[in-house]
Amino acid sequence: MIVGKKIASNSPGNALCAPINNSVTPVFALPLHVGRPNVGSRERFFELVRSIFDRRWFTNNGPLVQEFEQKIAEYVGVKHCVAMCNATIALEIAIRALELRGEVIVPAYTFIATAHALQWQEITPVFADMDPATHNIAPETIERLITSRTTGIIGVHVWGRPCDTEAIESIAQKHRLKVMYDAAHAFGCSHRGRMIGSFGLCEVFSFHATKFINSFEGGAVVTDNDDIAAKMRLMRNFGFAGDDKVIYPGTNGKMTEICAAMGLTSFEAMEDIVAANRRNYEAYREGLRGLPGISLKEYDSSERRNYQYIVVKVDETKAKLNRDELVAVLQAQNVLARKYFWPGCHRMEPYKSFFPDAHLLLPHTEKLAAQIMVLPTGTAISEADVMLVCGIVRSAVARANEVRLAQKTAMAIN
Ligand code: T4K
Repeated sequence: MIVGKKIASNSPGNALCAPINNSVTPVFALPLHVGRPNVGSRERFFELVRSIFDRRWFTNNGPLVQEFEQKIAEYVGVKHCVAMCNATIALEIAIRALELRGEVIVPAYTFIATAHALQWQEITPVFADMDPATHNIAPETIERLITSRTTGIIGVHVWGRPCDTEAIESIAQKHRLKVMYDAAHAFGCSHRGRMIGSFGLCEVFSFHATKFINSFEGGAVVTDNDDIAAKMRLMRNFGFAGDDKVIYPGTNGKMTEICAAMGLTSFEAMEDIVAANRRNYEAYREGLRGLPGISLKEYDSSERRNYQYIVVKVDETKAKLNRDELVAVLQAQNVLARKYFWPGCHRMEPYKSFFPDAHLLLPHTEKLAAQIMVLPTGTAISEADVMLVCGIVRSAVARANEVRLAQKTAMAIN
């Protein structure tokens, strides 16, 4: 279970010296990754793989894909699940099925795939600011971005925490816009007692290797809308409606049987994965408690959550270290903290060149994207690992001036 093989010396002093002296051995001998895949029962996976070989049915809507779709739809409580090769293609297909065009409003604070899925189809993503309390799109920033070209809104349930679906859908209704959600992070999460996946016209899950449950690569669109589901089934299979009969433009968005085998194995292990994630989250909460300028994004335990992301805000004014300095300390100790979703989609190409002034309308995204770091969790990380990671953060904050000076000196020398 434990990935980072620890070495004996993990004293705070050692953690702090690393930025000064690269020859010091890091706290973790092997890197601790954010997004290390959660693996269910290997036996179950190999059993399913053997059945694939026995059947010699490898892809094209095979029985395991159908079983996976049925399980996801039942779990979420929707009529249709259309499994795909990844969530980016699933987003693209869903966007086409909804007939979005012109401009679509999306949060700037999301993984680049949300914006690219639109741009790839020559639809302009228009970036809205985030609510700093939830990290999700701030509904009050949406209305001022609506123009005569706007056709829809894509909300993203960042870190598996639900968007303000009520506010988004009421704006959409008022302006006759279509709403769908990028729920890449949110499988297994609920909003007001209802599973995420059942909001808007459709929602898109990711089952990428780094996600809560995974199918190596994979994604799915879930919906209660029969027409949208039927269109998406055609689109993911080149538009074929039977042998030799193409009735729609389409692409190849199919999920393979081996991916579905992994998806089913992972789905069956879901409760164990949540338990490991939750245990680690509680350990981080304990380990980081009371540290000045370090705040862990809390999960609302009255709703279903997958606890997949450990999201920490670093307030430089109180911690006396900024996020980048802290990430450098962690990385020197082989804790590969990530800066998701810095610097925001609006500061990445091609959007940066298209809208060089976009940041002026995105003050919260600008500020928070520079303060957030994501720490390792999942079944590959033990509670003891978490305590060591928290120890590194604690020592760094306790000796902030020293760390800052050491990093500046190291930069000057290099
Ligand atoms: N919408 C949102 C909101 C998303 O976050 C994403 C994907 C999408 C849409 C699109 O979904 P997909 O089309 O991918 O289904 C990673 C993931 O590749 C990406 O799926 C995910 N979001 C994003 C948040 O994270 P990168 O560019 O950071 O990946 P990478 O290669 O740096 O890997 C992340 C970490 O995981 C590394 O530390 C290494 C570790 N890792 C990764 C893989 C693949 C492993 O330990 N084992 C592995 O097999 O995007």
